[in-house]
Amino acid sequence: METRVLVTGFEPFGGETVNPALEAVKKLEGRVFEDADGSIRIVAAAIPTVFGKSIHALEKAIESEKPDVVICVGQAGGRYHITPERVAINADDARIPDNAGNQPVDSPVVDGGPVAYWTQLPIKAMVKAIQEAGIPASVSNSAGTYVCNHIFYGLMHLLETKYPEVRGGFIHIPFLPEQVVNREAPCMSLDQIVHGLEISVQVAARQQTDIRMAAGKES
Ligand code: PCA
Repeated sequence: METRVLVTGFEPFGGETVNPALEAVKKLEGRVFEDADGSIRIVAAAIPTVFGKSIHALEKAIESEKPDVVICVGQAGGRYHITPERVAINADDARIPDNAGNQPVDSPVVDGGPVAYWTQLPIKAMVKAIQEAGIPASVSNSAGTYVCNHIFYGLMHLLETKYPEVRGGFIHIPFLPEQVVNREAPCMSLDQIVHGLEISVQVAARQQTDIRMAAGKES
């Protein structure tokens, strides 16, 4: 049996010329992993870094690709680790305009929607498996309030209301080395990011429930 995993990446934003998420998902497109339970196929989609439009693009990709699992990926400049996100909140609050010039402040992602949605991915099992491959990873407890949290919340709302048989969640990744050559900020090679995401896809495709592992933070 084939498990289909839709992996999405955002277009560059905020003055950057690349987005590591888009670069990584381009490399993941079409990858197939064979294991004892069958095969896992990755399908990829590029998503505009635009409030509203990003959720529509995601829904179109879900409609056409018919995935079993959806993992949206975005850049979190300043982070050191690959960070699967725990929770999406119903709040848009943009520090900078998106790629279409929108800058919502304190508006809901979905009017009347629940305050938050938990991820449906086994994020601790993912973090453990990525770490075991020698790649820095940790759980994040906030996806922010920009377009990444927006699509994460939009995804979880879609799955809750329209696609209950599909599971999904979100992963933030660091800058690429080429983005930080002239500023002091953490980065990760594209190879490591891609490998970390390959591991995430396989764990997410095969594990419905998470492991018990302390991975919290004080702040
Ligand atoms: N990162 C932004 C939006 C697009 C992306 O890759 C964020 O973290 O909200």
